[in-house]
Amino acid sequence: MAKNITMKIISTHLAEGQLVPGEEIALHIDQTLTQDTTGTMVYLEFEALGFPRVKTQKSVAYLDHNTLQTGYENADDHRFIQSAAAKYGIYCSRAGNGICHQVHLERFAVPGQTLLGSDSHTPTAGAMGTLAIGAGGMDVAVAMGGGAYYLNMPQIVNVHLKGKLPPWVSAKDIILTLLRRLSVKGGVGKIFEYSGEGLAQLTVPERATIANMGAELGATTSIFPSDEVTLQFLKAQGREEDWRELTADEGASYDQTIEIDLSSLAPLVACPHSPDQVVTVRELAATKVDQVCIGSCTNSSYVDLLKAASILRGKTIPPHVSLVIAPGSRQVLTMLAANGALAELINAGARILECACGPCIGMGQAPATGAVSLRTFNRNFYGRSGTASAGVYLCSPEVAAVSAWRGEITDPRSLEPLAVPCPVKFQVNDNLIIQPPAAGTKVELRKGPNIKAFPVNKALPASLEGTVLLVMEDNITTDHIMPSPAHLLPLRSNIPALAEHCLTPVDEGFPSRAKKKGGGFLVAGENYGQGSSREHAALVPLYLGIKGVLALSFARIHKVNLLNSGILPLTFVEKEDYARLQKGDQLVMEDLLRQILAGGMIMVQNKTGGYSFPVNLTVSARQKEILLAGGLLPYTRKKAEYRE
Ligand code: MIC
Ligand code: SF4
Repeated sequence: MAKNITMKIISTHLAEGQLVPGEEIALHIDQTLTQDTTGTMVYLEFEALGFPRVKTQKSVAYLDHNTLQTGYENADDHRFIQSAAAKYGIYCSRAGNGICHQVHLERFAVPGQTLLGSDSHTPTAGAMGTLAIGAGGMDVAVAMGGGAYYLNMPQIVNVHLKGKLPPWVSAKDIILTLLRRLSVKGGVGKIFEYSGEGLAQLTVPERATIANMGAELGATTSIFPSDEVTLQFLKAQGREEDWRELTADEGASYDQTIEIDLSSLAPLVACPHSPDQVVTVRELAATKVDQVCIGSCTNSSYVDLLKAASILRGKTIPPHVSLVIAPGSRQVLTMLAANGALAELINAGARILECACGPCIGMGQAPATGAVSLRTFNRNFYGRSGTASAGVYLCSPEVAAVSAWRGEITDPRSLEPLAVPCPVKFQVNDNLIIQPPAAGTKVELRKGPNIKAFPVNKALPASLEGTVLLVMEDNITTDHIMPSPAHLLPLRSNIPALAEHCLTPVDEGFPSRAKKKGGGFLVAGENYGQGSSREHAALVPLYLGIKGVLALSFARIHKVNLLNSGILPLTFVEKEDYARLQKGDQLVMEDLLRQILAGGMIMVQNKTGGYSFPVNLTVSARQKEILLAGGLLPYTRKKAEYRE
């Protein structure tokens, strides 16, 4: 049977299950990646699971998010992760080497392999023909220990690219087009596989921009073929031996096909506070910008920044604009320095940041009150920049650089076209990637005082009772649930301290109310938990005593993070039941275990309202066992006991 690329990789990595959309499957994982804000938890979990050493082909720990050291916490976390990497056989990419997704693409991603990462933008490596999936930390810890990764078999959507991009229109505009058409929940349960003659003009870093931001569609992942373009990139990275051809068979079928005519596209911008609020640059023309940021794992490749440098050559940014540039990797930065482009950016007035996530996750450069901040990033969720009143707009590096120069959002299409080719040779220097010592070498884990124990749930009780602590709208992000500006990121290994900030962008009083009531239930609309993979958005509610979330629908990674923490992810059967629930309602679920084992429809009694309503627990048989055990950690331990 003719197979598409996704099917090819899934069938060679299938550990369990059938390739039927919606059915649970398990995949063998070749590579894993972690970063520092999720990594501390991953390595604490790996330790708690009792694995002696990773069993993957390659696992890499990146130090890239938490690089602002205003106290000892982040440096301590880095020291802990570095020691865990050495102890467990993991490569460690040190702070300064770059953002995990950019560096992984450059130095590690292999076509045809599977990659699981504790970061939602892990699919960036799909640009290389890798089946790369973002997941919560516990799932990554289990995969590092050799366990399979479980997911529901997604639908496979073919995105057929035809025609040629006009001048000044770029990869960012392709993914913004999809976001405009499909919305931030349009990709849930789907893998986007790219094809068509339009691919030949997209280099691997450009494909990476698209695969990266596929996460904003809610997609499981995105994948490109491994073709001649991929080979050229791997050659330029000195890694041609990693190349293998991987394309869809002639006549391969898909669950859905979307066609994009590249020649019809225009420069686009996503408006505050969601990546799917897309309009043309022209519609926003002449909007004054206060800040322009070029960087992040979406758009900080060498060519992206070279484009910005050539636009800004010989210019000076206006007095009201602050321009910051964060190169995606040390490779990018050294190459910009070597060819003089860095000096051009500096001369134009750019403030050069280190090669890290930086302002993308609010690690510095919070904009001024009410500012317009134009960024080449992937997320513009409410409050994420560190300034709640600021409006963050997302665009391509070309639009960002031209707008920084002009001081207002500018459609660049009246300017002479740019010609910046992808280099045939990148400067390779892996001296900030520490290889793990040989197995058997004695290494002590080094834990600083900020590293606290994480909460582990108990087996599910026969009945649950609690108060509705909060009723929320659609598209609540993990940045709402567990905000992560610069002053909170250092607390990623300190769940009790983080708990003071849980859901505060929605309701300042939530943490104290949750504590006073001894926990309870959360109620939300569609796509609850969209955005990041941070399992803190489940572990912190667990710490606060949250027993279940009742929502109209869930984002993929967050739903699994809730399950892994033993918190019930329940969906309303009737929309009206969502509409009539009130903050303060007392809910009871009786005979819970029998109801779960009988099928998963659970009756909820609203004692305050005096009525009952049904909710669904849509989980696999294995996930039921995880819930009954109290989460993935107790479940995995229990399974290991049976084996012994
Ligand atoms: C993000 O972009 O939101 C992050 C920060 O990279 C997160 C991970 C985290 O919260 O630590 C993600 O995308 O998963
Ligand atoms: Fe870092 Fe931003 Fe990419 Fe997340 S989206 S990995 S914070 S650069």
